[in-house]
Amino acid sequence: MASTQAAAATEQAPTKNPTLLAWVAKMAAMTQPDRIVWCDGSEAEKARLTEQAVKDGTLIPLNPKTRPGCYLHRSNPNDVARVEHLTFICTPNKTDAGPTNNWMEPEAAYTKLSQLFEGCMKGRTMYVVPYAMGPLGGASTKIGVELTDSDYVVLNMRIMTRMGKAALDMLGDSDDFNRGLHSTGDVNPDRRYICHFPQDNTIWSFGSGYGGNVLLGKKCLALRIGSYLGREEGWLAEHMLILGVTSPKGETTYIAAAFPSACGKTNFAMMIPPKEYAGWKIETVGDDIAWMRPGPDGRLYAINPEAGYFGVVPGTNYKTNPNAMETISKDTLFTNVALTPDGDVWWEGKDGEVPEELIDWQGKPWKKGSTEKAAHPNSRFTAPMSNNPVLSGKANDPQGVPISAIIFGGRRSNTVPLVLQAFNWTHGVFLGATMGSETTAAATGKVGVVRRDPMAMLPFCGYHMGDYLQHWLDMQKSIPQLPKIFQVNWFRQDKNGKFIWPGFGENMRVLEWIVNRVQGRVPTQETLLGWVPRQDQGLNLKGLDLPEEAIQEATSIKEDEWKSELKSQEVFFEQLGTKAPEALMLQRKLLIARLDG
Ligand code: SAT
Ligand code: MN
Repeated sequence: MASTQAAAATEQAPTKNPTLLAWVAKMAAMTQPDRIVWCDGSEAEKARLTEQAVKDGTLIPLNPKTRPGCYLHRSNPNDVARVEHLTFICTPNKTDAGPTNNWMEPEAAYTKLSQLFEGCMKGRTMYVVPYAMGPLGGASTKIGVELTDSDYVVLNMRIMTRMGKAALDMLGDSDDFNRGLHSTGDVNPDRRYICHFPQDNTIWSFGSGYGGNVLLGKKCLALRIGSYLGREEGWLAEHMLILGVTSPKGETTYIAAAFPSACGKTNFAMMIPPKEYAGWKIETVGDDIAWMRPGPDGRLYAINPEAGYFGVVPGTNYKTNPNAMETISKDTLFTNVALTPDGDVWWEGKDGEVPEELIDWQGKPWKKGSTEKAAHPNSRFTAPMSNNPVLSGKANDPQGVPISAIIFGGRRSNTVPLVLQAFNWTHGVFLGATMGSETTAAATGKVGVVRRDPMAMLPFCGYHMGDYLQHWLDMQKSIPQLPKIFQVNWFRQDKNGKFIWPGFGENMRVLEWIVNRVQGRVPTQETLLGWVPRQDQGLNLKGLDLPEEAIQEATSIKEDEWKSELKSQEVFFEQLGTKAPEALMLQRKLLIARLDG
């Protein structure tokens, strides 16, 4: 039996790469699919897979008049978000994974998962999906191959990555590729594991069909394995959007910004400036992941390894993100949104009237006024970045873009002011390291509790968090022209629990200040926490309908809040033990001294 699969894997293979062929044959011998299909990324293949997915009920075609080329997918209700408690870093030593990751010994993990994978593709098709993370041919670009028994995964990978023949051609005969194995299995949460083996450049994912658990190029390769490779090879793999902001004078500044999942990265990356900013332009390079390495001119260059967006749907509308609305108007896969009687999709926060009747994300009838959500709070769109009206011309540039500013932003209802600039790189790394954020529906678990989320990488760092922070500090030596570092918080609330800052397009005002600081154009005000906009030559608030007290509140620094914040930071640093970088401990002491002084 095993040899039949091995033969099948080799016979139709569009490659002679011996390492790849041997690995596919070995995985096929374990999982025992009925068929092996090598994906080429062609339109014909897309049409074939889509037709089949419609036939087997995986995809529901939407109204071709209102949503051409769009489909709805409903995942198993027990499988709607990343599962951090079932995600493992399988390094030989537990300390290498660190205290913030779940760990399994590699041999134990391979043995445990082999039992699940054994024969799991009987009666099914194994798709071989070669893909590139990053523009084809780029020096920063990495190749992965995902073996999966899910046509939904193939169709998503096709949007999210440069998938198929081109990736295989780029790989050639090299053995330098990520080995990803995925099976949806029986979608049983008790038999669900997302395991990473950084030292083998390998990912095994079993028992889920959802997003970041199964689109292995995304969080698994681009962030968890990527961060591990980045440390070895001297670069940074980060949970950051990348945007270009162009002033009316035609000067473009590139900025990378880290926010946790479901905190508005996609909205920020596609933002339309308010009318007071005529002549300003925001363009998207990436909305979720940045790979950054020093360039020959001493600046830090970033690429977006992805080719599509896997964005949160609820709350997206023509006010919050018109460019996303255009992006998802065609050729988009929707997961776990509601279906309207005329074959369109609906979600909480969509423009217009709430429909009287819908089919909800679980396929059940839903009536207006129901207390249940019609779309799942973590429902998603998968859309090609080429649909984005403000896609940067540099999004496909293998060199990437030079980064002038790095922003760290959490979702905090109090404590953290609207914007501040770090005193220097080390202080900036401290600001990133001490990020906290209120949890969202992007991962299973309680929503709305503050957790420490350094650089928005807590769920995505593929090695010891202390070593990761040290790597950030060490990068200073290899970047002669360091980006400036900033911290923002759009989510501060007033006494009634209402957001104070209007956010969305109005964030342009904060962005302009950041650009002006980077270009050395405006003076600033020093505070305990960092540099903030001055009252007189600070944020441009012209045309913003916000009372003076609200601005004060959004930008205020309250010492009592900072004292409890410091306690929570201490618990986090204690967790890192001796791996908590000395330079960050010193930053902490300085802050305490400033507060006590
Ligand atoms: O599910 S994903 O990990 O792809 C999206 C997210 O949580 O950021
Ligand atoms: Mn993300």
